[in-house]
Amino acid sequence: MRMRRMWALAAAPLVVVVLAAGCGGSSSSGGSSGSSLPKGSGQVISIPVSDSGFSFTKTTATAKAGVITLESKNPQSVSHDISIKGTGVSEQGNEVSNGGTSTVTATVTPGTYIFYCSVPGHEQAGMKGVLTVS
Ligand SMILES: [Cu+2]
Repeated sequence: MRMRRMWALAAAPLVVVVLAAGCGGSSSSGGSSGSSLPKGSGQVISIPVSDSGFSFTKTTATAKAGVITLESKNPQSVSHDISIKGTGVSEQGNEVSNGGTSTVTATVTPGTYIFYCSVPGHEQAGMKGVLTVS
């Protein structure tokens, strides 16, 4: 009985470490631009957060199919991020504030996507727009 408890306690932090390592590994590989990526990849679409209020400075954006990175500079003291969803894609960027830049990378195909802030309540408050991919 005593041994079992010891194992449970020892295993818990190990799981956390493994999960953290796996997460970091996948995000760093997704961020690098390898030569195997299709032509037209590496597009960066800038969608800054407005100076105040729950909105981005644009409500529409366009991109070509392939790997895209949305980046959003946030001048506010309120934390925001840039995220994308639609057509099988659901990726969330890092939360930033005070001039930080949030980025999110996704592989998209022609169609319509939503870019938004994933902080609870912010999308509903107006932090969203339409990304059209051709
Ligand atoms: Cu937000």
